[in-house]
Amino acid sequence: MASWILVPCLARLRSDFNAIAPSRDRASDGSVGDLAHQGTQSDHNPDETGNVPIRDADRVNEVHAIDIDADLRVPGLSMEAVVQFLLGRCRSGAEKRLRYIIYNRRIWEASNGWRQTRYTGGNPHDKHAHFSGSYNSSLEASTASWHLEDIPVALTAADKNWIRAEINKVDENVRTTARTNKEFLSDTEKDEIIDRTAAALRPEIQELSRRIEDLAALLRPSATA
Ligand SMILES: [Ca+2]
Ligand SMILES: [Ca+2]
Ligand SMILES: [Zn+2]
Repeated sequence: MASWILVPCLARLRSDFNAIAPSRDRASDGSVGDLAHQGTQSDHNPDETGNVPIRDADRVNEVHAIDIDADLRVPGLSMEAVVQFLLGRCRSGAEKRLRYIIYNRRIWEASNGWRQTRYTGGNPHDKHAHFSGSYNSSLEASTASWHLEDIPVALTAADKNWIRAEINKVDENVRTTARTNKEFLSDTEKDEIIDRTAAALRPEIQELSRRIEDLAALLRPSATA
C-alpha cells in the first residue's frame, strides 16, 4: 500500500483518548483500511490511492477515520460517555472536525444534524467506536484539544470516601485554626460583652426609670384634693 498519514485532527483525538485512558485496551484500535475495507468505499482507505467517499483539495494521501477500542479501563468512564460528550460538542457547533460516529449499533452523522439512527452494517461496532473525520483541509489539520478531559467521570464509592475524608481533614484544620486564633467566643467572653453593654446602657436606664417615676407621680391622685 502506498504510504499514507492519518489526518492530524484524528491523531490528536487518539492521543486525547490515551491521555484520559492511559491503560485502555488497544486491541480493536484501527486507522488504515485492511483488505476488507480496501474493497469498499471507506474513510479508512488512504484518500489519494483508495476508495473514499470524498475527493479532497490536496494530494496528500490521508486516512480520514480511526477506530478506538471501547474498553477504556477507567472506572466510571465509558466509551458511551465519550461518544455522547463528542456528540454534544458536534451538535452545539463547538466541534466541526467529525463527519460521523458509529458505536454500538448506532450511527450519528453531521449530514443529518447528528440525529441518532440505527446502524445495520455487518460489524455492530460494540468492541470499538468509529470516528470519521472531515476532508476540509483546515479542519483535517487542526490539532486543537478534543476536551475529553472535561467528561465527568462517575465516582466510585471508594472515590467518595476519599473525598469525604479529605473534606473532614480540611474542616478539622479550619476549626483548629479558628480556636487558636480565638475566632469563636468562649462563654466568659460572651459574659464580658454582656456586662460591658449593660454598663454602657446604665445612664439611659436610670434616666428612663426617673421619667417613669415622674409620670407615676403626676397620675397619682393628690393627697390634698
Ligand atoms: Ca488528501
Ligand atoms: Ca486533505
Ligand atoms: Zn472504523
